[in-house]
Amino acid sequence: MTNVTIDAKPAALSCSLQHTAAIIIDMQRDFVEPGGFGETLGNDVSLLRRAIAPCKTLLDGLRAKGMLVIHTREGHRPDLSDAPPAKVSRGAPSLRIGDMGAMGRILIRGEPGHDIIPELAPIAGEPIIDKPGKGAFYATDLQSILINRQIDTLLVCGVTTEVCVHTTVREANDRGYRCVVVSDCCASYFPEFHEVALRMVAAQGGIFGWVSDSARVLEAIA
Ligand code: TIU
Repeated sequence: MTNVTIDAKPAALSCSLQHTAAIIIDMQRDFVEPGGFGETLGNDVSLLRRAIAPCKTLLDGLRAKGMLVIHTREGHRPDLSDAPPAKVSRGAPSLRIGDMGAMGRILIRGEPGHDIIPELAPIAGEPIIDKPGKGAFYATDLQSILINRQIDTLLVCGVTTEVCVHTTVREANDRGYRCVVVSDCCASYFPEFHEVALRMVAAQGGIFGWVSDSARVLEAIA
């Protein structure tokens, strides 16, 4: 058992590498590249790309240590049978979920836009969780995988900080997992939301988690 201590807010956190996994939330072309779901919602997707290089560096370090890395993708069945009408019909996007866009049908499993970006592509043995919601636990087998691998601590990365990262951290916290949000490995279309979302996690003594960054995590596991 290798125990390490990660420098984090609101306090340092001790964890075992064998019982810690990274979860990389929704680093998909649909959110990070032009022509996908994020852009149809009116967002500047370039704001999310700042998380790519830190995620890649962190992944390299975690993989070198043999740590578990889990990837998620937000998306729906081609027939939209798992897409709530309230989600599909919401707002006034330029294209709706299921419509044909520049990277195939928006937010649909199997389409090019649904793929994880090549820079952060999963490697053999890394689970991919296809999730219909914002949280990675809702309607997925993530918790079974974590239980079977005896994971108690999650290093949470990905996009967007205040939407799918936050929802997943809240779900994980309620299920008893300790979550460390890796700040520079997350990003938002709204930089101010990113900052406040991180503060919300660590406030009140770490009301639903910890916040650290990739350099501190890599230093801890070195
Ligand atoms: N729109 C937005 O900020 N996020 C999402 O719709 N999904 C995720 O955060 N992955």
